[in-house]
Amino acid sequence: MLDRILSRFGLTPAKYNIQPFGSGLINYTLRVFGNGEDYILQKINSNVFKSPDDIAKNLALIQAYLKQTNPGYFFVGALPSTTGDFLIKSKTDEFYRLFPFVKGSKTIDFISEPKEAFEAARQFGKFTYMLKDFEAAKLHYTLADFHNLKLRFEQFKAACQNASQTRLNDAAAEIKEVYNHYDILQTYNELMDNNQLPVRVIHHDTKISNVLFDAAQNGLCVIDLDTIMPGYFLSDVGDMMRTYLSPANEEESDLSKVQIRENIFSAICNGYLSEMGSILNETEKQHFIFSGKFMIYMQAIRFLTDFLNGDIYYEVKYPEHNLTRAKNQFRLLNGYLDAETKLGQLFNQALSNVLSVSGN
Ligand code: GN1
Ligand code: MG
Repeated sequence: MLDRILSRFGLTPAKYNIQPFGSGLINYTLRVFGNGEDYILQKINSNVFKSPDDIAKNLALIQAYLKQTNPGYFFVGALPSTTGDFLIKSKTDEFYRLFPFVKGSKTIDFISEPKEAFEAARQFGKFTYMLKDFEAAKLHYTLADFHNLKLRFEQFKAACQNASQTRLNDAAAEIKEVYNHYDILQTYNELMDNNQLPVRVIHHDTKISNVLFDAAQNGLCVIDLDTIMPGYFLSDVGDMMRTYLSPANEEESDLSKVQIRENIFSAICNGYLSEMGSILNETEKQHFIFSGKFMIYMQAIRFLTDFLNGDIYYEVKYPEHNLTRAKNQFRLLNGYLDAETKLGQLFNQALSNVLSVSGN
């Protein structure tokens, strides 16, 4: 089956080795190498992405725009098949695409020093900045309502209605936690109701493995572009807070290891603001810290909802996996809230750094 797909991209299967690659929970990713060449082959999860074609269309629009406005930017676009298509449909109706594996580049799965967080945040900020005059409305919503917290909350309530009694009992403390932090949903709703946040081109999945680095630890560009859609800065900054701050990630079951690293927080602020500082509006700046609460809370709700639904969305390796992930995210949220005053000071410092650099 993979042989047929590779042939469609003009590759002779016998010449290549194929290995699973990365740690994504949604798409299935393989590294294909040999013959002096190196590629990434990805099967799109079409249960999640209902219209893979929209992804391809979005990326083509953005690639063309950046080629004109920022020709030096390194954009990792998909490679065409022998018939010029960027998506290949298998006999079993699955969609595949092929990317070049960028020579000399590397990805990391864990942030060990502030420079890595700074570089990543700078790359995500740069991406949105470069597209600030691009008409976001031209892009398709590849995942409708992806970061719509109001809807995620409704889905959570529906899951509570339908869940088995055992799962409801097991998750009782976490269900209560959702309501303990109801104010996050209220703030989100107010922001949305008053249209206070500008719609921008947003990546929506800013985990560290979605940045390519060079050998000197400098960021090269962002990858995993499937969820690029119109959205709010909250998503990208918030997901960096969610995934960079703690030395232990969302898979960690020893919750004492879930902590907030203040130096990494400052690096995220400085990196993102170095690109976006001049265009964020007042409401965005005022909600910079809120972005972390928003994304951590939403991810806790999503994991918990999936647990209550019987694990139908995220891949699980053991029965309480999604519940453990939800507990982990609530621990992170509470740590973040405990540190809020300090984080506010660090953010203000970063903001004044950027303003002094730009001479304002
Ligand atoms: C999924 O597959 P991956 O790791 O890129 C999810 C994100 C979650 C993340 C949590 C399309 O991303 O929203 O934050 O898992 N992507 C989708 O690990 O649902
Ligand atoms: Mg992704």
